[in-house]
Amino acid sequence: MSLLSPALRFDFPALDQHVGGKPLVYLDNGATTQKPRSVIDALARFYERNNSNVHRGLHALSMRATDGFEAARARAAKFINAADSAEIVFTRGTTESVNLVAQSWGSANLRPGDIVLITEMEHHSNLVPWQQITRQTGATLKYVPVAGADAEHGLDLDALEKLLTPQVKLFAFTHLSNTLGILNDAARLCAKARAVGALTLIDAAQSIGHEPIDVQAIGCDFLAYSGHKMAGPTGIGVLYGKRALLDDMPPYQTGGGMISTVDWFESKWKPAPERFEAGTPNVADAIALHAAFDYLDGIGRPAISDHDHALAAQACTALSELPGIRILGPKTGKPRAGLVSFAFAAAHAHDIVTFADQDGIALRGGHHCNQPLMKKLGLPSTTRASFYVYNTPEEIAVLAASLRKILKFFA
Ligand code: 7TS
Repeated sequence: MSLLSPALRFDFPALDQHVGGKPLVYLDNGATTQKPRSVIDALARFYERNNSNVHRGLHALSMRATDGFEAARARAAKFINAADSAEIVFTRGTTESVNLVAQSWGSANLRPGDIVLITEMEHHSNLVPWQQITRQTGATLKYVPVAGADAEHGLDLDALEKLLTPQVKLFAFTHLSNTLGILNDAARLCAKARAVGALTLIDAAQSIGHEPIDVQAIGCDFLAYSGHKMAGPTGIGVLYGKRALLDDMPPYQTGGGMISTVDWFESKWKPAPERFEAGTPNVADAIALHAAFDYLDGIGRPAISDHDHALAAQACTALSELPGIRILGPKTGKPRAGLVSFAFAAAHAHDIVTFADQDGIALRGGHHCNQPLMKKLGLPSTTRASFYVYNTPEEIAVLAASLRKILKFFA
């Protein structure tokens, strides 16, 4: 596993600053990543030169904005190897993408007796929407358990076999757990679901900017992600859905832009993706997201994955020497994606994060929107370090030294 050039950090203006008098060590990439200059420039260029509404004007700026917005959609399709750019719906992010499928597909398809299957490692945004729609439709929500620490908290695949019955209409699961650092075998899970006739939805919030993703090779029906976790702007995300499914689903929101005709008491919808994009879309951020796709593919996603995995492995080794540490997910020396979550009996995660901040280190502490999982693991919270293209082994050494100092204080 090889590391990327440390010079990449110069592409990210936000990294060039001190916090508490120390150089910023940004290890909260699971929450959101920093943005390269090319993305910031694309956003500024749109507002400086091309700002206009899309799909409605015939003047030059409107045509430029529309071309830029639709080019971003085509680029989003290419980024995940979708067959058709009509399979890309722009949303606010993962949360809205999952809610769209739950409410639109769920309300049209779920009945009492049907099962929606998710896993115990889901972020709340791929859990609560399924609670809601199963309650509304009388369908049943079931969970694939997370195995114990000996099994490194992976999904219990024997339990999955038993849970996958023909009553399961949809299996929704995270590609990369934001708390455990586990990368699920998405193609394998989708094949198992397909065998019982269930549709699949992948929450790719954590994996999209870190791992190569090919929706046709994976064989999923839906895939959701956020731009801000892959070097893109906040407020823009994607729902990928197979075209036949999207065209069959009722609108999620209604209004301008998504209709073909409107009469006093009846309206007709456009096909996907416009059907799901009511109102003025987030044009500027879609165009800046295009720059993020180009930036990441310029580095190469296999190389990004190698880099993140190598840093996480180094972090596991360095942190495992700290007294009283409990590291979640794959054991030291085993494959894990680019984040490490850990807990100490001696200090609460919020204290660790606050003290680390004084050393210029940005970490995340809390339940990471995995409350039921935390309860199952018997933890109120964990501290998480999550890595991206600009992080370095030197920063892991700074983290380990800071944690050692903090633990001495709490000893
Ligand atoms: N799914 C997963 C696996 C996530 O990690 C997150 C955000 C979401 C969905 C929701 O994404 P959003 O962009 O719609 O908010 N995860 C985190 C996190 O781990 N720390 O802050 C946000």
